[in-house]
Amino acid sequence: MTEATHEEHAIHDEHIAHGHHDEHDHHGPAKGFMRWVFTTNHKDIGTLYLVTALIMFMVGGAMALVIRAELFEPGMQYVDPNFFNQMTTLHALIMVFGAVMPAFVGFANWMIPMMIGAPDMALPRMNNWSFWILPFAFVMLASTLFMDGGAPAAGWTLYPPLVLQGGAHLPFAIFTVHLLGMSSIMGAINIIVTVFNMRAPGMTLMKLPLFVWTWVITAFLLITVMPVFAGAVTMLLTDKFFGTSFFNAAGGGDPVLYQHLFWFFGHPEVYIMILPSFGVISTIIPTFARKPLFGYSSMVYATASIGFLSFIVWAHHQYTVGMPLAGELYFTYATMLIAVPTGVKVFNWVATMWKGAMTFETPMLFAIAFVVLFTMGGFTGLMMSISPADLQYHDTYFIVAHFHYVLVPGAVFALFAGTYYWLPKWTGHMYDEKLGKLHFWLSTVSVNVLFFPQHFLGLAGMPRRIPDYAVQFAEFNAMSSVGAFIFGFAQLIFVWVVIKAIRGGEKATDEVWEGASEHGLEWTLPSPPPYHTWTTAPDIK
Ligand code: HEM
Ligand SMILES: [Cu+2]
Repeated sequence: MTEATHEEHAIHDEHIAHGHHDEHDHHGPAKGFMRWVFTTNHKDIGTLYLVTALIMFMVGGAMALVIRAELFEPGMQYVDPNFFNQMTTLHALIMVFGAVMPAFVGFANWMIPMMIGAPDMALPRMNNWSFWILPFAFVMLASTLFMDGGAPAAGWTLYPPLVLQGGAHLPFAIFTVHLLGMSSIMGAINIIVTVFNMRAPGMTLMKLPLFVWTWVITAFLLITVMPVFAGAVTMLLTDKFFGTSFFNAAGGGDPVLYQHLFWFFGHPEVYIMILPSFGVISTIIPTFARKPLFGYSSMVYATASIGFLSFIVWAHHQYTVGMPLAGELYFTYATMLIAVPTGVKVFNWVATMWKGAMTFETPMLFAIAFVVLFTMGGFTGLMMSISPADLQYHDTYFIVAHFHYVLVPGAVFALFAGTYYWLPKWTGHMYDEKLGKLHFWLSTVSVNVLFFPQHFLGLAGMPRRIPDYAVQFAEFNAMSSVGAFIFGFAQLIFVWVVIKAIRGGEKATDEVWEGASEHGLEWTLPSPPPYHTWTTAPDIK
């Protein structure tokens, strides 16, 4: 409290020292590159996160295409097996920690203050720091590619003993995880503090836009599980270099302990990627259905229930390790329970669209595709939650199909939907609707060509994380690879649409979408919004 008052005094004194500067030019962005290095502005930091995420999406995507090129036909074509495994590992780590998570933090930075009527995030300097850790972390991770033995190749789960048998990368990969964890925890603290303390008067918790709610719950998941992951990888480090035996059976340790620790982080982590997606979809569907969201409070409770349940289902990733019958039954039923609040959400999205005056601009197209295709990923998840059935699916391409359905036409489509939805607000220009629709249709068709056949491959027994396979799997793999390349190149359209809108185009109105100002405070601000918004709090009805 007293500290805050000191700071206010300092700011006030600075004002006086600068004399009679006009409020506006005094508070504009700094010029040049240093603006981005020192910025504490939530919009600038949001932009930094989003640009970084887009770059990492392209890097992770290029790695995916290396994988799909090798798998286009049976036999070894382009890469050696160790490099193949480095690609699968880095692809996953980069997509999860470099693309999806930072992109949602970018959305949060841009939108949460504007949505709750706050002038900025509560802890702006920490905000700068949480972003600027990331580029260093990613450069360090990428540098492992050039080390003795190459990058980590044991999968994004970094299971021992395999990960301990790699080359020089281990301490660097682990320190990368530590940095990413610090960044996430600082970001999460910032979001919680902002939402709990900076809402405009009258913005009660049960009036918060759903995107804000889903992010608050996500932030609690982050704070809870990132330290567990950091601890687990630190134990890997001490096992390798300091003679401990946490995970080494020869020394009295237990490799399965690592799996428990990893998945206590890993399962909530998948919800860290999907809850903000739910928030984006719950924001977009009402706008284009021209109706309020159906079942607002049930959406809040469903999100909170999913968040809670995500902590108590982790061992459904470990059925094949062997576990007592009671454990199998418990994890099966607990996992199945998640389908209940998820079903509530899907029901509410459909009910919102029901008899709505719908139009199908690009954000809505991606949102509808999300509802259909994410739900398919949810259904295969339900199949795998049944422990005796999972013995068949585990470590096959069925798993790969499942999590790609929830992550690509799930989380990534939500990111596309949100980007098209808010891009006119961010840039002040309408994006090219024709190209947006082309991007949508190419992506939606090709993502199914890419991932649907993987269900059949998995059911027929094709293992995941292998560079070569039996000829019986050839046709579906070829199909999948063709889908992958079309999907990959379709994303260049997206990059172009974004660049085009930044550079110019038809001027966007403040409201952008017909009736949008009834769906969120951000649409009552100019497009683009001034550098500082809500310096006086808005009236909340
Ligand atoms: C209805 C909800 C869901 C259920 C019931 C479910 C169930 C499961 C189960 C049982 C597994 C382990 C399968 C195995 O390894 O044998 C699994 C794996 C996975 N799931 Fe889900 N899941 C659901 C939603 C999600 C969501 C929303 C995401 C991400 C956005 C996700 C991402 C993943 C990932 C990444 C894996 C694979 C991890 C790995 O082994 O590398 N799942 N899921
Ligand atoms: Cu899980």
